[in-house]
Amino acid sequence: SELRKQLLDAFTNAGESYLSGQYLAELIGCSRTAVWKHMEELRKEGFELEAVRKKGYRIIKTTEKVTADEIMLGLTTSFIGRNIHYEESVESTQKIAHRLASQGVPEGTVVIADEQKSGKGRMNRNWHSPKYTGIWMSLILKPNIPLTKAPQLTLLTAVAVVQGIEEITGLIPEIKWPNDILIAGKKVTGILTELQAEADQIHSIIIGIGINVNQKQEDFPLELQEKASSLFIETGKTISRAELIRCIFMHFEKLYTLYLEKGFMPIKLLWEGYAVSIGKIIKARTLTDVIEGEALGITDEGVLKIEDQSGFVHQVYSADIEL
Ligand code: BTX
Repeated sequence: SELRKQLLDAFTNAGESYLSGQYLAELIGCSRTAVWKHMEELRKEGFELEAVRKKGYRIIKTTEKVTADEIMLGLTTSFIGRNIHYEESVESTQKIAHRLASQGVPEGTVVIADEQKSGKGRMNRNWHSPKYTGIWMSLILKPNIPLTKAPQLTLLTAVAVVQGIEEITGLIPEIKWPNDILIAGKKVTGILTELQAEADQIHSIIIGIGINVNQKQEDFPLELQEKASSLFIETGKTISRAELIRCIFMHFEKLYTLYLEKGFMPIKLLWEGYAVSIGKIIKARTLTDVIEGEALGITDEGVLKIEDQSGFVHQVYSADIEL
């Protein structure tokens, strides 16, 4: 509810300080009983609160889940993630996001789950999304751009996720065109961009982001052991998923705002700084073809250019890349 958001924003701004029931009631414009009721609900949700007589309330520990309230406490964005739809377990957050998008939710709405039973990768592949260990979320955007520019948002998302991971863990991930984020050559993040469009006009873009955060090596199924990793495996530390989510939202909002004002160029430069495939001989498997050659870079639209042995430059819109 709006009231709950205002309450959490107040605690976000207060930092370590106590806030009195009276102060909160006046700030939000509700009764002290209503404040108390919300504090009780937060406690039930798993937050640990401290109530000190004559001083007020303080939140001393948050939940282990990635509920809307958990993400909201400490969130400083203005529209990305300000409207969160959380469920503990779902088939796929993409499915729910598609439904919400066609119902007309505000831009920046996020669907997030602690587990996906049938998480989706590209081309009908699966995305392994076990409970409480990763970030499984779908972001709904409504940019006023032509269809052909949609791939740029996949690249923008990759930059935002990399910046978030870098800030929280100190690790420096690499991006493999178009949508893989790797650490030490292993996949820690996948991005799936889907569209709702009519003719040439985008109605919504739904960006699915899957990040392996606290999985241990043995949590991955056998077929992923060699090629997947998590932030826990790479750092040896348990990472707060909610903190990482907030950090990614922050970076995303900055980049997306820049993109809408200045276009793809500034994003392209940032992206290239993290890209591993550029300048290398790669093999690109598209749905119909295999193209082998040197990855020259991406076009201003975000399309990959590969020069084959005969010197012909292919423009690749979607493929799997082997380095
Ligand atoms: P992709 O097609 O590039 O990658 C899928 C492939 O990656 C799989 O075939 C498998 O080999 C491997 N894989 C599966 N699970 C994992 C994992 N947890 N870690 C590393 N590698 C894995 C990438 O597709 C796009 C993934 C998007 C996932 C998000 S999660 C939230 C949203 N909801 C949803 O259903 N999908 C998106």
